Amino acid sequence: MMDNILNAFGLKPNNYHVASFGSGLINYTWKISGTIQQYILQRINKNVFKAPQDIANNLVQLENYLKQTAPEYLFAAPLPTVNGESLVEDEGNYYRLSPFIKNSHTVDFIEQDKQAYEAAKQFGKFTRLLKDFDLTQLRYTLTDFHNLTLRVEQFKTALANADKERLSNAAAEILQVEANIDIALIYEQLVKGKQIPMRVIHHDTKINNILFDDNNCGLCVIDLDTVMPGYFISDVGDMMRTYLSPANEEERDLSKVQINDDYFIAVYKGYMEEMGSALTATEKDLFIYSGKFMIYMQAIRFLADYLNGDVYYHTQYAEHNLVRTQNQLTLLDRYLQSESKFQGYIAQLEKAFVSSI
Ligand code: ADP
Ligand code: GN1
Ligand code: MG
Repeated sequence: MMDNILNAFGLKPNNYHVASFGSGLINYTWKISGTIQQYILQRINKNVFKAPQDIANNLVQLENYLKQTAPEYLFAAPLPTVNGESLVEDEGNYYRLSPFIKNSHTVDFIEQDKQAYEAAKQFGKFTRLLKDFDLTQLRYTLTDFHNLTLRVEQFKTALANADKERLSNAAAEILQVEANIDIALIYEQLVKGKQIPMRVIHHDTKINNILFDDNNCGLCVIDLDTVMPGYFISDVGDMMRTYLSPANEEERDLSKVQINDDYFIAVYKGYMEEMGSALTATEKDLFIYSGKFMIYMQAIRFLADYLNGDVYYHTQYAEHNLVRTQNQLTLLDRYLQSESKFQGYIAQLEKAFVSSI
């Protein structure tokens, strides 16, 4: 199988070493190492992405636009096959190949504010550069991906269909989700009232979707499967979810799930340096809400998957999705406790910005 795929991309299998790579929860990734060039090969998860060609089409549109409007920008686009196709099909699965960006690495959790700042800046830059891109050219690779109203409905369906044992194991978490339902109601109002604009949004800004160089400077954004029209709260929210705590969603010792205020300040600075003048006043007011939105949604998604019998996310042990849920609900609690502090930081940063101009 692997030989066919490498051949389709014009790589001679004997010249390359193939090894599993990365810690993504959806696609399957290999690093393909040759003496001169290295590549990333990915099998697109067909249970999640029903139309992989839509992803490929979006990337071609974006790549063409960025080549014209921002030729210096590093866009991690996949490579065409020898026949000029974007994907290779093998036994019902779709594969794509990208150049491995030289001297790059990813991190699974933040160890210094610079990483949070650089990552937020990279994602902010991405949306800023695509500010005038015609959204109608993009296909929805996952319809309703961050529709929190629908995620709540899916959670309720999972509750109705779950087996007794899982329901009882998750009793405390179910109550906690229900107690925070106002987060979903705010989202519903936002959408109904068309209060915020649609933009080109990455929709998966977690920290291991940024490539860093050896000095922890951001090189580019990766994992572009879910780039599609959306709201900025998805991107900033996922930064809050994955950059504020030194421990990530996989951490089982929940005492380590903490909010680092310096990381919050770094996210705000990094994102606003790029997007500050593009965001509307209403969007700016939703900066803190975005974190609640994404942390809550991720908790619901992990919990629904646990109740459904672990059908969506890759899991490594029996209670994995329940532990992830507990982790995210702990993060949500700590985030809610920090809200007024965050407001204070934003006020200070904005005051400093105004007096600097
Ligand atoms: P997933 O959807 O499974 O998270 P990603 O596209 O994020 O897949 O890729 C998984 C990992 O592979 C990334 O976290 C990163 O470490 C590595 N990776 C992906 N693309 C590249 C690239 N172009 N150059 C270097 N590393 C990459
Ligand atoms: C998945 O593909 P990956 O691992 O970057 C998921 C995200 C979740 C994330 C949680 C298509 O992202 O929405 O936030 O796991 N992607 C999809 O870690 O569902
Ligand atoms: Mg990823």
